[in-house]
Amino acid sequence: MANYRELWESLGVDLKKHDELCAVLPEFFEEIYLSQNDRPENMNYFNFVVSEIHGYRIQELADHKEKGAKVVGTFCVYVPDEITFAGGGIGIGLCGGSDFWIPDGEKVLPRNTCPLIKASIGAKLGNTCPYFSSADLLVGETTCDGKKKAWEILGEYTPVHVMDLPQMKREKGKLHWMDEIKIYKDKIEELTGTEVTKENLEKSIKLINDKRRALQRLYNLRKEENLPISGKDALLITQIAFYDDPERFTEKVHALCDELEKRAAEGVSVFAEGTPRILVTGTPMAIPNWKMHHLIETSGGAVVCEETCTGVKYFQDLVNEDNETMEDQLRSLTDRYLNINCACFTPNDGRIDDIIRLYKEYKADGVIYYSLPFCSTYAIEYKKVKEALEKEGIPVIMIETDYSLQDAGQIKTRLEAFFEMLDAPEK
Ligand code: BJ8
Repeated sequence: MANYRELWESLGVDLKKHDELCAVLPEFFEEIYLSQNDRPENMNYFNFVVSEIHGYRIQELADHKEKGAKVVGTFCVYVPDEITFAGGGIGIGLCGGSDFWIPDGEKVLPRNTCPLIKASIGAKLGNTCPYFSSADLLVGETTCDGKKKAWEILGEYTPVHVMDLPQMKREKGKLHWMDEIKIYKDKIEELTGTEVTKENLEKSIKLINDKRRALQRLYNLRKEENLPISGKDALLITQIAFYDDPERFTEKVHALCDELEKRAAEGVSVFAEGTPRILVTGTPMAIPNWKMHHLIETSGGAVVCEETCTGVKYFQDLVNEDNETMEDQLRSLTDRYLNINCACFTPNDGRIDDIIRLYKEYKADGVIYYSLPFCSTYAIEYKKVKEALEKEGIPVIMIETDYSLQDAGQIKTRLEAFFEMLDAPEK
């Protein structure tokens, strides 16, 4: 990585602590990613993004900021990036996926809090993530209780705007969410000094839809009988989608898909024939949380799809691009975003339908229900999901685990037993 110390210092990053973080990532990435066999050549761009994880993009953001742009950090896929970009802001997803940030999070949060929340708060409070330091505004949302209360603490250290997400998808919830999107628009305009117009919103809807289309194309290739890309690599790409430049990202994903299509036509597979195909569902996996996928793919399985926010929830629905007025655009945004099926909603039967549909579309052999500890919404929802899947004859196991590797051996044993139990795929 080039030398970015001056840049990090100017952002107020704690250099000494940050060095500790930077020292472990390359080895970790090498072991999990670079050691894979037969990776597509076009993964090189995404390898580069990781090798420069706190460098290249941070420099880009600093350059944009120098020209007057504002950086907006988010933690949830319900926050509409289209509004951020239309107002001349740059949206970046900030959820923390590393154990490294947990101790700093635990200084202000109870230990029995979800690791995603602890790591996100810890990354900000410990000044060890230059993305947090680059953000002019953080946007929280009223999803789970842990997040809701964490924003109050985060707000003591940095400007935070909270979007009030309804918890039921009724008509009045929809109207409320549209109102929240309008308030968010006003907030962005106030921050950037740029008016969100029908024209710039039209452009940003297209920009973000294009990114979604690229990811849809990538995921469609994972439906192939011969898998041209590993689940780990696909996960990495989706994680990078949250903070990379959207236009460049879209172009790079399409370049990769061109290569994958060729591989598919030639019957190239990165897994041996008969490897059980796994659908992962549950809580999001923020970068660099690659634990579950790595364990699955080194225990004899292949991940073919993620029904998570770092998977299809992020891109499966597009925003309608055919709008006559700005009011129509805002309604289209409302409809698209409220179609996401997070466990913080009640009821949330749409998620069960999605899991069953995806299981069939991706020709999966089994489902792994992944949950971070202390995420009660996802943990409780397991009962309904399990019952519905069993009714369909779909094998499922739940694995609850945090970011540490202490339980890796135990999880591997459970996974191996699960894969053994799955019938050899004959589809
Ligand atoms: S739309 S899943 S990104 S809220 S922080 S709910 S893991 S206890 S992240 Fe989420 Fe938006 Fe829903 Fe997706 Fe559980 Fe942890 Fe809460 Fe979490």
